[in-house]
Amino acid sequence: MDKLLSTIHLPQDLKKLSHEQLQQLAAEMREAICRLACTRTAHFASNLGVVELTIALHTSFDFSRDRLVWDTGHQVYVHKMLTGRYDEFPTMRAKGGLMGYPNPAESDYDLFMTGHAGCSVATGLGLRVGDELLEPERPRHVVAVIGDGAFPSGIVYEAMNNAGGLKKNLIVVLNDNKMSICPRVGGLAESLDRLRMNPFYTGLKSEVQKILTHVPVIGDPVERFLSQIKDAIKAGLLGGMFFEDLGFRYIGPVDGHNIRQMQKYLAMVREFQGPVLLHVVTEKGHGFKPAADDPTSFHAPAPFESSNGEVLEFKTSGLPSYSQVVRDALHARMKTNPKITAITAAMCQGTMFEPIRDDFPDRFFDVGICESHAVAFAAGLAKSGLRPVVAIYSTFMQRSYDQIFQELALQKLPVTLLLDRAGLAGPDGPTHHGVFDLAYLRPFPNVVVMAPGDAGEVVPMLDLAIELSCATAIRYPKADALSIERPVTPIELGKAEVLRWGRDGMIVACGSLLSACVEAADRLAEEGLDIGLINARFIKPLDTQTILRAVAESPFIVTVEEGVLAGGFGSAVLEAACDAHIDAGRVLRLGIPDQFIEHGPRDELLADLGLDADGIAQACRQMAESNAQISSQIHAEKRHIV
Ligand SMILES: Cc1ncc(C[n+]2csc(CCOP(=O)(O)OP(=O)(O)O)c2C)c(N)n1
Repeated sequence: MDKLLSTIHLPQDLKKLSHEQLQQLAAEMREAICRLACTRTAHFASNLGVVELTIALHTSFDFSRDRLVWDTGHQVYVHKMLTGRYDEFPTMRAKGGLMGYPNPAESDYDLFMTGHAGCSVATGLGLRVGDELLEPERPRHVVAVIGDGAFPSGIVYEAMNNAGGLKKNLIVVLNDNKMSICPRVGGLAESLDRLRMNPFYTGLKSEVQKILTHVPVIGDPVERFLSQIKDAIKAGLLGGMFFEDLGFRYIGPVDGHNIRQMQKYLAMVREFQGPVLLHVVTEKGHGFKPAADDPTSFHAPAPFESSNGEVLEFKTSGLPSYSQVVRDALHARMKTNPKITAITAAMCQGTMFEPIRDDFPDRFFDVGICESHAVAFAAGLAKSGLRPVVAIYSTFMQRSYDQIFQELALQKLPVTLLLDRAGLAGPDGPTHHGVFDLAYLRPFPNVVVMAPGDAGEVVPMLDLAIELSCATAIRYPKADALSIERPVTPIELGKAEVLRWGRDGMIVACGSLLSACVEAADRLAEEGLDIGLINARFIKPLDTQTILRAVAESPFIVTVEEGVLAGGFGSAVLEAACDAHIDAGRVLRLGIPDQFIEHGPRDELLADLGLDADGIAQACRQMAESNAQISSQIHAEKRHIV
């Protein structure tokens, strides 16, 4: 099962293996990835696709000294296995186990903790320049590996343009599997398709055969290759001019499942002067047929049962998620309102927008991993009179910060932002937790921010957002959408919902944790503590009338949010109390402290942070106890004075 794999403790160990053994190792690693994916959600198809590429990289460079930067970082499982982490591999993405992305705390072979796409070329260039300045006499090779899905990110071109100008030695390996999570989109995708048709790769054209047979087999391989390229350009066979215009030498396409061929090409590009782009063609899901046939579903599938290379069953909760409820609401509104357009940034599958894509092909736009463009594009649509709805995960919306400021808020344009995965994103960890959005959206004028407390609030919030004449953000968690039974009160701009007033204290819940707050209040009621509950609904504008009444009149207030405390919902309550000259000394804020939160199941992470029903109830008990102590102290002092 892992005969060879268990002998690999560091990449140097690969040197002992023959080519056949490397192929055997590739098979063993694929098995390990399959075993993992059967137990928990993991980036499956992407990792199956880069097995040979990763082996070729680690056998062609010495990354204990050379630099390897993985773009996005979801495809590093093989790299982790080869860099001393095979024994821990079964812990991948489990709490306390290996992170599903590069993590410098785990290994020196991981240079940056990443999870957001598009930065590898920029950081690779920075490394190259930094290394050269600090140790000019001992240059290191720098390799950035980037997928064709991440490749259209704007920052890649900023970096390529810079690298082309600086003429630094930088190797960019473009891993082209024709897929982002869904099939890749856009003009660049078409250009890559044309390059893949290059006869050098397909081996179809007789001219290529002729050129190849004329290349002498003796002599320096780089010179041989260059003469090959020159002849090919003359014969009009090479594409890649776009990259050449940016100052990169384009080489490829190369078969990314052929270790030997890749080693040969990597050895060549290693010797080049100046930036070079090596176009490697792989198959996403390679080696496991169901994943190769349907790489979208197997990008990060729910754990599945498998036998003989077949998938028997996926293990899912079966309950509708917030993403699904939001999608259904939008889908229904798009049927009746032809002005609504839907935009996603390469996350059609994650946001569950496939039915919208299929039913409204002319009003649905997947712009690729280009979140800042998505928001600016939506601003243009809104200016022209449409009602765009942009669905982007909270964490990735960070990429659009300036467009939210300039293109939306400053222009007061009616664009709805759907912030999916707002809160703790679970096993993806710190790169993906969507915990900053309240803090980053609150400062902007002309932006309304709301958070449904349960499934029933999604439709009226979306309706309100589409009606409003300014930008609106709706944040919702990566969680099942529960329904909390209570009399329905309509959603009104800037109005909170009071579920009940409490004699002993009040909880003010912000969105996703409302059900945990209900449970906490119910438990406390059984213990004889009468704790009220407000569902804030709006973070901006805040219902100061209701919430400040609670602050002023209640023995204590506990605010609860699945977001950072710094600048978040609780901060908004404190600011409002301060502005109204109300003593906020009895306000306790529960939320994410000033630290990055590790990966793990969302409910466990919430419990660790005291953000489950237990933790919220305990916080209320403590507030009530300290209240009781203070009042008995005051009582005692009064007696003393008398
Ligand atoms: C800024 C940003 N937006 C969206 C994502 C979500 N995402 C993770 S992997 C991925 C697809 C990446 O495609 P590609 O780079 O081609 O890698 P592949 O999985 O196909 O190997 C996307 C959209 C992300 N990680 N970062």
